[in-house]
Amino acid sequence: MSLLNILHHPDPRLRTKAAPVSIFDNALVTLADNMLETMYAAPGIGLAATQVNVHKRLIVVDVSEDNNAPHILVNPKLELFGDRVSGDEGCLSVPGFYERVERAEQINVQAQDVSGAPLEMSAEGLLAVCIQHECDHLDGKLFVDYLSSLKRNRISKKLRQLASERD
Ligand code: K2U
Ligand code: ZN
Repeated sequence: MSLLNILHHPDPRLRTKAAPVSIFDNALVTLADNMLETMYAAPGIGLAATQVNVHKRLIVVDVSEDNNAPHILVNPKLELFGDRVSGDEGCLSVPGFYERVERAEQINVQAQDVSGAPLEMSAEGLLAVCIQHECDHLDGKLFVDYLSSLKRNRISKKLRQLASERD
């Protein structure tokens, strides 16, 4: 297993729309395992393949206390239900910033598992928020896109400054 590099906003590769997965091979299993290892090490509770510069429709999520309940969702499709709820969100690709974002309270997920078998699940609470956040990544969308342009530009400017100081 290996740790993968996480892209940081405003890297334009984070804006790529991921392609459906059609080949369910050992390479996909290895990618999912490496994404889970990278997510746990960050630490985070979700990670999309887009964030590690792999533009396939694959996300991993684990909101459990003991990091022992991973969900690997391939080609996820969401149905949104219930009220809109807002909560503070962060992102491993937008380090150091947390802002309020509205999400659907409940979701139904239709996806495939890492072997290609169909899977269906429903979620609410933090799991629902996390899955919606990760599925946004697969469409090149970041939580900063829900903010005012003033807030978004402030975050982008600060991350550009940090990146230039690093390089
Ligand atoms: O996509 C990512 O960068 C992973 C996010 C997922 C997430 C964002 C907002 C709300 C829920 C999940 C990271 O896990 S952000 C870090 C984090 C860690 C613990 C709890 C919440 C957020
Ligand atoms: Zn994120």
